[in-house]
Amino acid sequence: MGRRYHRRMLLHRIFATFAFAVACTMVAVSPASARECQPQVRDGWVRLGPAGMPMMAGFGRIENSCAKPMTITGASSPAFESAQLHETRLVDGVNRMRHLPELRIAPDGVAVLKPGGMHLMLMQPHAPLKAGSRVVVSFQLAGGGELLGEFEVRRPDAL
Ligand SMILES: [Cu+2]
Repeated sequence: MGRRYHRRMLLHRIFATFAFAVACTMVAVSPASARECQPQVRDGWVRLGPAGMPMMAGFGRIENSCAKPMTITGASSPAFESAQLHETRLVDGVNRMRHLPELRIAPDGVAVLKPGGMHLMLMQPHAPLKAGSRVVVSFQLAGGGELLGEFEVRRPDAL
């Protein structure tokens, strides 16, 4: 009887350990609910260019409501072959774009992506985009994790 009891206790302990491990994993992968702050993408929109244009620009506000800085290290979108953060700068009287490998946003800071400045460069759409439709962009964050934003497709003359 003693032996049987011990066996049952052992099984019980293994099960308890397993259940604890599963619970921990669930906490680790649960979304932002466990955190006290969540960066946000607001007013996102994509400027619709002439049909067949291989790239278009996205704009909006990326707000860091957290008490620590956040750094965006890349972007991607299921609607495009590739996506990058770009910056437009006036060099010798000419507007030039360059790839921004990192964008750091201070605590309670905002990064504004707007025409003529920082923007999201969306390259090679998988399908033609229609005004009024929405695309999702995922921003990769330093230290892991991602920030999802929704961007509305707009015609330039509708602004
Ligand atoms: Cu660009």
